[in-house]
Amino acid sequence: MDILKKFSLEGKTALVTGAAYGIGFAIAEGLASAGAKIAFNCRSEEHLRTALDMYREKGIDARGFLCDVTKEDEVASLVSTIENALGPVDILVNNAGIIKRIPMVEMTAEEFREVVDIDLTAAFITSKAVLPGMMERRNGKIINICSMMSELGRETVSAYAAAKGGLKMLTRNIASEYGPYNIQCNGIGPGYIATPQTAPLRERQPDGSRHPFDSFIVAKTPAERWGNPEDLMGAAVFLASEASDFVNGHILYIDGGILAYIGRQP
Ligand code: NAP
Ligand code: GCO
Repeated sequence: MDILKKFSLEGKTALVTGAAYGIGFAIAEGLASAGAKIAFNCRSEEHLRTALDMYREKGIDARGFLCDVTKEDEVASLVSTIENALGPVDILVNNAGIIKRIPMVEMTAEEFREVVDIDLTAAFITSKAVLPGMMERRNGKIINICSMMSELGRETVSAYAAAKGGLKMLTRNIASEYGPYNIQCNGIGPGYIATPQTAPLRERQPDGSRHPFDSFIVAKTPAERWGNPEDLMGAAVFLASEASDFVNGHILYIDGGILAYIGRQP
């Protein structure tokens, strides 16, 4: 048996949402290097243009589209455009996400809803758009990008934690409801990864020293470093491929050991 063949994504089409940069871009690159055709979306025209150049530089013939994942009509037309251009979506990665770091008592309900809309409801919308085709073909992979905040709380991220905790349960529910159709829905739970989303937590202080949160995270991570988006590539290929056909409803945390660690004694 050639085990590596089971990791091949040759002939598959993948839609990675919000893959203009950061984690989505690296996951798309990983899937492409395993053979998948790549489609991605984002909201900003400028991000789309830059991303298309970045994919080209990597030798990836990715198709990029403007689409806000919270809009059902835009997502429906995105999926049908991709299906006409590249074929059915075999792999969906729900990656698009935002965070608002605001103490809960100062956060408006509108701000809370916006985070939940993008980080949770959108995964329902995009999954719903690809599931009927996957059910018909009795084949499909959905990967939801969860978070440490699917398990842990901390100050200022109430909406994000609520959304990512919900995304973990949506993952398990899709696995439960559509597993009989040979559809696998799993999550990737990244630890603290160096991307634009976390840039404010790594900003140097006026005296040139590390941001206190930066030092806190390095101390809290047995690997003693932030993750890079590339650290997530292997897991994404595994969860998108035949190698994971009996893995369903699982959240694979890729966190350098954060969730296993009680923290260093003072
Ligand atoms: P990022 O650097 O801020 O990138 C977010 C991407 O999502 C961008 O391409 C953005 O493009 C797109 N996007 C945002 N809202 C969108 C919407 N409504 N519709 C379509 N596209 C949208 O974030 P990241 O750090 O790579 O994070 C990616 C995912 O991983 C998120 O779900 C995040 O919560 C999760 N995550 C991140 C970390 C971390 O430490 N960085 C850890 C765990 C989980 P536009 O602005 O052009 O729309
Ligand atoms: C924060 C961070 C996190 C990470 C990530 C952790 O402010 O705590 O932004 O929430 O982005 O999701 O896994």
